[in-house]
Amino acid sequence: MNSFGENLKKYRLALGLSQKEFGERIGLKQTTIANYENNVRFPKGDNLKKLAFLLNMSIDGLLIRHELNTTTGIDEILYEASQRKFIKALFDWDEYSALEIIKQLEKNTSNKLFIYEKVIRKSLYDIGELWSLGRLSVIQEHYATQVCQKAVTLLSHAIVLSSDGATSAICMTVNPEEHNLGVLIICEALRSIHIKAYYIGSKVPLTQLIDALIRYKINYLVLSISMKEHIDSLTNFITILRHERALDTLKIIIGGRAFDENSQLALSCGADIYAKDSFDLLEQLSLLKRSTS
Ligand code: B12
Repeated sequence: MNSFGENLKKYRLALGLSQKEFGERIGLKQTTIANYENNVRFPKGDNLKKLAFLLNMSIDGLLIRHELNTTTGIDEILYEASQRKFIKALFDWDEYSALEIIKQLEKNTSNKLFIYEKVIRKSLYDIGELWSLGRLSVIQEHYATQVCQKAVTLLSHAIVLSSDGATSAICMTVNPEEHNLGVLIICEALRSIHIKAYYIGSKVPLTQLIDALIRYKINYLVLSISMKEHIDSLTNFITILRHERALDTLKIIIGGRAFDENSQLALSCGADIYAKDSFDLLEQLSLLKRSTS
């Protein structure tokens, strides 16, 4: 087996980074990286765990002597490396390894939203890019997408739907939008802050939705669209809901890739809140909570 130093060097070179650049990204000096690579110093604590995972080595193999200051930015490298491994597993039709990577990450990170945003979402965007360049078949794209969906679901067990949550939400896409993984992630993000959030996917009949919103006294309707072509449908949809007097207190939250290039457009659709991703949404909701309490 290669030594820790050799593995670290191999990994750094694979990323195309100098010792200085690699060190900067994990909050360490170039000399420290040089010392690691020469097996003069060794990491410990959380950093040891993360580096072990990053380098595909067991902690036992790394558990040796010497001190290391705490690092910043190491998570970034961890996500980047995991995302590369994850997407490779998807391209290799290796669902087992892909899901293992997610499980390992879950053990090594405190905030699951990073896994959604930096690994799963990033992989889906890369897949879309390759597909649009004709470098990925539709079959490959569909397979990779369903594994990503499993990965999202796999993580959701850790976020328990709190039965006593005072606030509730229904999360879905607006017809004819079929891209629904983004709003599934948003649903999980809401559950992580104890909002009772229900994901109902796509192609939802409007009258049944209105019934459910009223019957279950839902506080937030969370809508997503990915394609700009669907913005008019979203606006019409919101207009219809706004005419329902029984839904006067319903807050409508929107988001999705359709607004990436023009977030101003989102505000003209008639929604109460627009957010660009799960972090942005949680931040806005927390500001809102603070301002109303
Ligand atoms: C997987 C996929 C599909 C799957 C969807 C499966 C599913 N269950 O979702 C299928 C095969 C069904 C599909 C179909 C189509 N697709 Co498609 N698809 C994708 C792909 C590869 C990934 C989408 C995805 O899951 N992204 C990952 C999620 C997590 O990201 P996200 O949706 O952006 O969500 C994040 C944020 O935007 C935000 N967010 C999202 N919603 C909300 C909501 C709220 C309230 C908030 C606060 C935030 C928020 O937070 C999320 C988490 O970070 C994209 C590539 C891409 N770049 O996205 C193409 C892509 C979106 N598809 C595209 C196209 C063209 C199509 C089709 C027209 C193809 C066809 N000819 O049939 C159809 C259209 C179907 C339809 N009517 O909607 C184009 C869209 C181009 C455009 N016009 O905008 C893309 C960009 C591919 C490309 N590069 O050209 N697709």
